[in-house]
Amino acid sequence: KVPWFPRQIKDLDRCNMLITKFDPDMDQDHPGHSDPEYRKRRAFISELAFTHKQGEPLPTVEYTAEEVSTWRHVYRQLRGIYPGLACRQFLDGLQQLEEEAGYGEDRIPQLREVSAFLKGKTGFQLRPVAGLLSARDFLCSLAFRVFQCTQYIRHSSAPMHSPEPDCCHELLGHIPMLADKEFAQFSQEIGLASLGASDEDIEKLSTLYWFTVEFGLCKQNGAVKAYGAGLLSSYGELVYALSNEPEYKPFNPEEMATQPYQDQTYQPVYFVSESFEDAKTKMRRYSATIKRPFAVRYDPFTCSVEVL
Ligand code: H2B
Ligand code: FE
Repeated sequence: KVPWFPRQIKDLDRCNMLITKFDPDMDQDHPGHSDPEYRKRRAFISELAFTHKQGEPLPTVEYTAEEVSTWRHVYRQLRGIYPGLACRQFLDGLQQLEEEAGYGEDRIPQLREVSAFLKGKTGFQLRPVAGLLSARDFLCSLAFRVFQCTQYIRHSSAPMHSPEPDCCHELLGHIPMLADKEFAQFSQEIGLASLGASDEDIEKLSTLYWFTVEFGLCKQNGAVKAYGAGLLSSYGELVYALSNEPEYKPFNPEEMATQPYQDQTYQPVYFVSESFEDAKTKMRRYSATIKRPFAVRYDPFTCSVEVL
């Protein structure tokens, strides 16, 4: 039996299953666990995401001085090391965001303006989400060029680390890459491959996503650079990933799909692709091996998925 999957962009309103293992209410080790003010703030921002419906204007959040100060700290630290460590596509995207979408260290960009910017670049749009989503619900939205984005910020006591995605991770790690046409295509194709896939295949696709979109490295002009959002939003891991400590392996979807990964600490191994072109080709070849009794095609005119 084929698991249910969204056919129309509106169906994404049903794709909101949260994984609570890293959230401040459930996780004793979360830096905000013993801060009632922080948890109250999180509940308020979560509510904005829970009540959002596809097509409605994206909620705006008036960030407090403390939140902006956390953002400033993260932005400054990371911005300083990007030029030497981030891939070209990321640097281009970030520069455009600084020029056209209000990116900078003095304010936290609003999802609404960032979504409008992305729509013009690659057709991607944002949707607010209250926390870590299930892999299935997260991946299926990519099929519609929708990126589910958290809107809260990490706790001020730990600006350099967050156990769960937060707006620093999304806005700094993911968004600049999603402004690149080829990367946007790559992301959507993972999403399309996930529609109606078995739990086992979702697990593999999610692991592939982990080693590419979150922690991927690529070669550029003979040097290794970062394009993964988990790296580009973590000062410590970005520096570590491009040092000579971790092991590098060549891009190989079959191997990546079953490689164990770390969600508590730095990765012991990273996969390095020759280029995005190469990654896309190999990924397509891998997706074609996923068994489904149907094929899917995205119709951009109606924002819906055709099942063939
Ligand atoms: N949920 C949210 N909100 N942001 C993510 O970046 C994210 C997610 N990544 N759920 C997913 C899981 C990823 O780790 C893969 C697909 O499991
Ligand atoms: Fe992410």
